[in-house]
Amino acid sequence: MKKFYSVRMRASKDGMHISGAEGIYDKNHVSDIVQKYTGRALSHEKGRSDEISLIIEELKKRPLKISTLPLCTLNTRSPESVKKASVKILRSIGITERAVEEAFKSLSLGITMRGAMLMDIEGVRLEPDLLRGVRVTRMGITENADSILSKKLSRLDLNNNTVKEALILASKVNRHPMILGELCISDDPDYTTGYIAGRAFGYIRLPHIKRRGLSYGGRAFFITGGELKGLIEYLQQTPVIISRINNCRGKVNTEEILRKKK
Ligand code: PML
Repeated sequence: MKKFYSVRMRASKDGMHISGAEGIYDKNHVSDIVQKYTGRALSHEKGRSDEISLIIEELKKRPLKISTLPLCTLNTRSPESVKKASVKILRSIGITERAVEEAFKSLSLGITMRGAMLMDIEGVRLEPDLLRGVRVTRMGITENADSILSKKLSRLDLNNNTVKEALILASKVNRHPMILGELCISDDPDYTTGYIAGRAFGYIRLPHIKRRGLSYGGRAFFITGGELKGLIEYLQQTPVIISRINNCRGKVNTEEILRKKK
């Protein structure tokens, strides 16, 4: 049987997070990837890392092959319009306005958690460690799917690691039946586009989710029913690899999304 490895990198400078990357690769590609990740950490625009941690782990289970969520960008122009649209879209799949408001509030407090919050549809926090949250790991994309994704994103001028990695993570997370949807605000002070995601409507990018210069952010997963332990095990341990790419569209408005919802 072909052996797969999860390769994960985290880099910091003076104790501050600089960059992170991860993927799933077959044995022959591991050393090239280690070189690529190390190069990325040593020449990052935020500064040269002084500590790089690498984990190279042989996977005991064959990765689950999945598709990306369809991607589009909403025509939002301010944090207020982002919140309004997010409430409308997430409410249409059963997540209460209270939960969405609570998620925006908790993600804007300025305490950036390493992992994601888990929230029920009423906005009650469920993750066992409220400070660390739940970190999603062991995900990747096949070489073929990656080159298709690059082509589709290039047409939209979005072919960069930030979008690709966020789409891969959201596609893994939202594949689980207990996950209804997700809200993400980047903690990068210069990155002001976030997203909401869900199986019913895909990955919706949200320009102007926050004002420039603010370093808060993070992820909230809205969950329903089922056993929390199994969900956390899936998010952290189950290897998932993207092998098919769904459509990637440009600007859309909220009404179009609500009309097209599965
Ligand atoms: C995108 O532009 O689609 C990505 C948005 C979220 C980025 C989260 C991050 O900072 O990694």
